[in-house]
Order: sequence, then C-alpha cells, then structure tokens
Amino acid sequence: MSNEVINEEGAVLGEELDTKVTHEYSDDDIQVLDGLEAVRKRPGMYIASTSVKGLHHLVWEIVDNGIDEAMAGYASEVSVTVDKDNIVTVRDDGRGMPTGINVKTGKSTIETIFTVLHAGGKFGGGAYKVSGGLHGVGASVVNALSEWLEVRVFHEGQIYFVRFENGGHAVDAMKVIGKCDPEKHGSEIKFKADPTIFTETTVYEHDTLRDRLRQLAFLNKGIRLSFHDERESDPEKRDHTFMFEGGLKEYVRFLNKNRKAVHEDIIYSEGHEQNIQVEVAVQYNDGYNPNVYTFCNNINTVEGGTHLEGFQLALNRIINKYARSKNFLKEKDDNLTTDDCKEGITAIISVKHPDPQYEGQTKTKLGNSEVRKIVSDIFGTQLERFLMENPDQAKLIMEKATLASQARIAAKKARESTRRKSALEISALPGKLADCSSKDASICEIYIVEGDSAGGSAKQGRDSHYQAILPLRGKILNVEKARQQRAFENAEIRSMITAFGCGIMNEVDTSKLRYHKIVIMTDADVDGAHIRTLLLTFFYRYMKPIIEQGYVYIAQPPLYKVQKGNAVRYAYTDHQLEMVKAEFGNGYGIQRYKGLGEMNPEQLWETTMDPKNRTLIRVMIDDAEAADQNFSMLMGEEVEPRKNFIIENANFVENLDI
Ligand code: 1YM
Repeated sequence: MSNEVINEEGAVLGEELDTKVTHEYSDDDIQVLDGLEAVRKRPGMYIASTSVKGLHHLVWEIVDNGIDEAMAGYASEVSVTVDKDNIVTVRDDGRGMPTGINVKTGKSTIETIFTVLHAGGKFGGGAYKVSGGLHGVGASVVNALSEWLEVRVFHEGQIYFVRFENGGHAVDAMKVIGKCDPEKHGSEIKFKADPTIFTETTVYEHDTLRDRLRQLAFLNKGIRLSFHDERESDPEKRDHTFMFEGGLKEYVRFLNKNRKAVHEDIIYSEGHEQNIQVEVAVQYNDGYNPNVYTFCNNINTVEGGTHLEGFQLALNRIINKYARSKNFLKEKDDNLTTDDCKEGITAIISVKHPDPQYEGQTKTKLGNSEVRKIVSDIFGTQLERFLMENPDQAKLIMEKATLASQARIAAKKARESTRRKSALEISALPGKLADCSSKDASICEIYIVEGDSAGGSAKQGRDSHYQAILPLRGKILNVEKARQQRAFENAEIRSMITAFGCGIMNEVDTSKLRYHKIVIMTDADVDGAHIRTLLLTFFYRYMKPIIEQGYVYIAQPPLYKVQKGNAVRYAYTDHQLEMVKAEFGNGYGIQRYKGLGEMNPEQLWETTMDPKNRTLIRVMIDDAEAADQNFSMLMGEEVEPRKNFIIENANFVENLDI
C-alpha cells in the first residue's frame, strides 16, 4: 500500500474558486493529462491495488468528499447506488461543487478537480479536510481509473454537467443541461470502473459496501448514509440506511450485541483541543479478550499509535486511582496493569486530525505525538466522571479488573513453579505427532486431524517426506470462554503450540513456524464444523499472524464416492454428485462418507491430501471486526445469536469466510 500523495505545483484550488477568466492553456492541458496518464500507468501508487480492494477505494474516495461536505455542516445525507452493470452513483445534498472557472487552468473548477492530481489537505481553502479515503489523493484518481465518469451539480435551479471519457478527458466543457427545483442542491458523481485497469473484477461486493457505510455512519454521527443495490433480488437486502445520533456509543452497542455486558451504560467521551477532535466509547463485557478499534479521520489505524497510547494511559491511570481511593486495591497490592484494565473491554477511539502522520509497515499507525496527551486528558476526565457518578457500574468494572489481575498473578506463580518441567516439555515434540522428515518449513505441511482413527489413515496415507499428522482427541478447549491459564493447560493446545514452533500471543514469530501449511482436516458434518471453528478460534486469539499471513488451510474431504464398474469418481458437493450421476447414467453405486475414518489410507491420500487432486481452502481475515464478531458469536455465551446464525448459514460447512 502506498500513501504517497502527489501534489502538483499550482494545484491548490481553494483560493481561486469562481474566478472567471479566459486563458490560453495548451501547456496546462498536456500537464494535466500527463498526471492522469501517470495514474493509469501505475495505479498501485495511488490506490492500494487494482484488486477488488482497489476497486472499492474508488467508491470511498468519492463518498469521503460527500462526508466532508456533511461534516462541514452543509449536507445531511450521502447515498451510494450500484446498478446492474456495476455503475456507481454517489450523491450528497450539500452546496454542490463550485461551478465557476479556475484561474490556473482556465477550465471549470469541476473539470480541474477531476483532472488535476492534488493533495486533499489543500482542498477547499481554509476548512480542512479530515476524511480518509486514499489519504486525500482525490477525485481525479477515480476519474483516471474510470472508463467514464459524469458529474452533475444541482445549484440554484440549474443542473451543471461534465462527462469524462477515455482516460479522464472531458468530453465537453462544463455546461448547464437542464433545470431543477431551486430548493435542490448537491453533487452527484456517476462512474464505471475501467475493466482494463481492474482486470481481476469490476463487481462490487454488497457486504463490503454495506459494512463500511455502516461504519462511516457510526464514525460520523448524525450523517445519513444510504445504500441502494440494484443487483440484489431480495428487496429486504436492496436498501440500507444508516444514521446514528449516538455515534460511537451506538457502535460499541452494536459490537457488544452478541456479548453479555458487565455494566449497562456506555462510557462515552468527546472533546477537542488544538483543532483535534476526539471521541471515545467503552463498555466491558464478560469475555476475556479486549476489542479496541482505533480510527484517525475515519481510517482504521490497525497498527494503533498515539491515540491508542493516550487511551491506555488514561484507562490505567484512572482505574488505578479509583480502585485505590475506593479500596478495591489495598495498600499492599500492586497496581493493575493495562492488560488487567483491558480484559473484556470493547472500545472505539476516533480522532479527527487536520494533519495526520501515519507510520508503521502498512502506514496505519498514527504518529502525531500531541495526540497522546489530548486523548488521555479528554478520555481520562470523562472516565473519572463516569466512575464517580455511577458507583454501581464502577464497582462491576473494578471487580472485573481486579479479578483479571488475580488470575494473572496466579497464572504467573503456577508458571514459575512448573517452569523446569514445562521447559522440557516445550522443547520435546508431542508424542502423538507423526512428524515429516523434511526440515524445510516452506514445503512442510501439518494436518490437524479429528480423532485417532482418521489420524491413523492419514498417517498411513501421507507422504511422510513433507506431511506431518497431528491427531486431536475429541473437542479442543473453547478459548473464547476460558482464561489463558486454562488454555495453556489444555493438552491439545499444548501439542499444537509445540508442533508449530512459532510461539504464541505477542511472541508469535512466523519465521520459526515449522510448517508453512497448517491444514485443518475434519469430517464434513456438524461436529467437524464445530471442531474446525474451535481450532480457528484458537488460532485467531492466540496465533493471529499465522492466519493473517496465510498459513492456515482447510482440507476438503469428499462427501460421496460414486462407482460404476471400475470407474470411480469422488464428489465434494451435492452439485458435483448430480454431475457424476448424469455422467454415469445408471448402474452406479453411491457411498456417502460420514467421516474421514471411513476412507482407507489410499482414498484419503488420493482425495484429500495429494496436492495433485486435493482442494485446500486458505483461511483469510479481511476484516478483523467481522471475524471477531463471528468468533464471539459462534463461541461466546449468548445462545440466541448463535442459533440465528446457524439457521441463516445452514451451509456453513461449505462457506468458510470468517
Ligand atoms: C458525491 C461527492 O464531492 N461534494 C462536494 C464537494 C465539494 C464541495 C461541496 C464544496 C466545497 C467547498 C466549497 C469548499 C468540493 N469542492 C472542492 C473545491 N460529493 C462531493 N460538495 N463549495 C463546495 O471546500 O470550500 C473540492 S470538493 F476544491 F472546489 F472547493
């Protein structure tokens, strides 16, 4: 991902709006189109990629401009429509883009906005632009990467229009194409992504658009964001409207909806200092994992940064202060650690900054140092007030944090007293592991197999040069419902930790991973699906990098064996079964596999383990929030949402998006 913003000389548009001049501009013309040509030649410099992710960036860039207009107080709604041909229309009801002529380019401001590469921060002179998008790279990038793009501006009863084609050239100068209700005002951008650039796909994902629009509505309270998807046949799913007066407060409620809250009210704080806006919302649930999401200018800063640090400082400081003053902590007790204070927390931290500095590997870590103190002050003050004003809820939070601390201290003692023993155990590979002979991790695979009998077949059927087998007995511990200490005592979990060799939690080092394919192989039934989910939950909570870096796979055993004479076919889905039946006509026999154990070693090798024939599904996390929601729902305490999910996703066995 690249965050470079190309700021061409003379592209500061704000001060020159609505200045009507005529101009000779052939040189500018060439320069402008050079700029767009550069975007088309190296799109990766301007958008994250030309994959499906980059495709969606086009929408977000335009939506961000509408949100800016709403945040500035001029618009109340931004809407996104996707039509049957994946043409996108984004509208707002703001002032409408300026309809004057730009003095530098001698062209309409609209044409200038869409053909000159610019830095977003410089836009609009005076008022700063806080939304994220492509870090302000701008509407011109969307134009450059569209087959065509149309702009309509509704202003004082007139409809202004410009169409761009062919790499971003205006077909004609801006003109008035009709009249509208004089009360109507706003901007409308319609575009078709260029399939010669987005070669993978130009089809938008309904859920991706819906989820991000919902998130933007949470992050920008009071703005109505609506989504209309004309490709949806189900009218229930075609339209979505999101508007949250409560902002992050409602976001936290939404995230905690599948969990049991420890206290009723959401702790909410809001404020600004030095032109930096801060909003934080917090609620504890009865789980053990912290879920803290941070944003700067609506961008999810997944690597954290100074806003997260400020939040943690205040959380630690105020909770300890309150715990001491109300005697939840005795004089002899050590302070609670930040981890103690974060156990079971759901928190959103959102800052809006006029000049954000991003750092880190993926440029998603906020670097501005002044933000640390500002967030700490604003959140700290309001957290303290909440505790003072709500002693009953404060008590529940203090009990939660002190319990976390006691568990941590007990776990440490237990670890220390068994250190010698466990050090020995950790270095020795688990007895049940049938390891492979190769030590080259890049070719090695480990199959995590359900049950000893399937484990036996897998051991005999495998290629022992590069395939290792680790049979698991029964169901592994549900780590979503257990503290760390219990997880580390669990034999199956210990076997996996030692076999993988990459460490756990903060210490995961995938360069030490002993196998570059970790393959979950379970029966194709409900129990198998459950075990798979338990395993994925464990990997997700304790070894997230192995999922993030693409080392985890799911094996696909066949459901049926169809035999006619000597001809044998395996079917992995009911659809495939129908195809095989059609091929064989009649006189065939069908065997339905109820479990891996029913296959002999040769069959298991041939159908599920042999790289020549097998299908492996790689487990990916695109969206940490969605994955977290799924795990807490599938594995957590609340029964109702889980039941609904299972009813809605009866084919979960085949649908492995997490
Ligand atoms: C669907 C996308 O782009 N709306 C939009 C954009 C602008 C304005 C209003 C606007 C801004 C200002 C003054 C200002 C933009 N203007 C500019 C520029 N919706 C969408 N709505 N008047 C109108 O910021 O001062 C860039 S975007 F540069 F011309 F001011």
